[in-house]
Amino acid sequence: DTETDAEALRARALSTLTAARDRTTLLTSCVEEPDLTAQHSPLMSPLVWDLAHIGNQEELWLLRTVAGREAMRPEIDSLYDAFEHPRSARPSLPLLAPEEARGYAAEVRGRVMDVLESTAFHGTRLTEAGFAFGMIAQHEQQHDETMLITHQLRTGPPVLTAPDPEPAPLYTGPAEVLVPGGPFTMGTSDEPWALDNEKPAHVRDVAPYWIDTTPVTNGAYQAFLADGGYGDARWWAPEGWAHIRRHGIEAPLFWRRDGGQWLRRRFGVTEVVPPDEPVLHVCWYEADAYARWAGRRLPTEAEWEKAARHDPADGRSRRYPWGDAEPSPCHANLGQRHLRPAPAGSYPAGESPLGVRQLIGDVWEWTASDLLPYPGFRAFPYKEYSEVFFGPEYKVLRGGSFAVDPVACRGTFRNWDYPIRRQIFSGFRTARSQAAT
Ligand code: AVJ
Ligand code: FE
Repeated sequence: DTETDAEALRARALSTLTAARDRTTLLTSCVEEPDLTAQHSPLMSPLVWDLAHIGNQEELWLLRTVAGREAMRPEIDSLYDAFEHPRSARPSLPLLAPEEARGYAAEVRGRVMDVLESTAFHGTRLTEAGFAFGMIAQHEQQHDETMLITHQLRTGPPVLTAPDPEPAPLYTGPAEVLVPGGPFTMGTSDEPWALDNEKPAHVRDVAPYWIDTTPVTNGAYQAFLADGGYGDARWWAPEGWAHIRRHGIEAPLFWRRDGGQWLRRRFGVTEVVPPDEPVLHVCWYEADAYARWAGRRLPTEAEWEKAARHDPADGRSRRYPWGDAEPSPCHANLGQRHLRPAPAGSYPAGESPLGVRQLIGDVWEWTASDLLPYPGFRAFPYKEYSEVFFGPEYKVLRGGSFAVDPVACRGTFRNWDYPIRRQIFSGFRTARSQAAT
């Protein structure tokens, strides 16, 4: 009944907020103070900015908006407003020092614990089913992924470790499957913690198409490199070609040629690029060029979601490829359990009804689509989460990476970035339209 549902969601709010803070603590306590305030890349904020921004957003939404409390430190708000200062300018702001930032975030969290107990999980749109608490847990986890990207960009000896994924039996299934054409339900109207851009559920018709059963591997991508793919304008969108020429891009980010092989740097360790692992740290232009070289194309966002959610047996859209159950470690590589994607073809228990694997977890997958609102979209609770990004400047990524927590990952979850970005944990799979008969 509704009471029990509300109590289950309250328990989930508590455990997801706690898990997010544990991860934030891990990511900000494994380096010394200078590494928290340093600019490791102009693309990223200093780690200490993310830390205080996490606390500031939590204060803004849970203490001030939900609970109606006064601002704790109104003078710091503008420092942590993501729209006021570009990332590259943040190191020179008068930011809270690491100890102050930790103290501030902890104090906010302490007060939030009381608010969580005393807030009804119904009555307003913001508190319905604990949405605001789920939104803030997702926000913190998204910044934890951002901080993990900063760790990957940081030079110096490794500070993070995690076990490798279980060795997977070699995948011997088909390379692609046919997704039947016809309507399916895209987006959601009943996922309690879905963010505004995932809503509402609506019917989309797609023509039949073939889609890769696994993400494109380093081995396959290396064949593109070996074939001179980065030197052949035929494969590249014109802006992509201009971009890689201007910046001398010849391989995925963090790769380095060493005699006859490719090496890569991964969280402070240099290793031979593993051929069976999904390719990582490519931009949209690189994914698009590879697909064209392979005689294929990137899937549209609707094609990606249909492959991930549509059950041809009953016509329903599932929450995840494997069904409606929350992700577990046998379904997908999520939550920074590992510091790398698992070999292509891993997680048979996580495959979709049509046999598509690793749609969730491992690598964010570039799609062909621009970030646009669904029909009936309403910005909620703030325009700056998605609405201000709608348009042709951003490409959609789907499915989440090994660095995404399950609370911020579902078959409907949408991510986006500029098509030149590749410091993110991005890879892709390819598709093709069914040949007309
Ligand atoms: C949805 C990942 C593009 O990190 O810029 C964090 C998420 N929004 N704080 C981002 C977000 C506000 C956002 N992305
Ligand atoms: Fe943010």
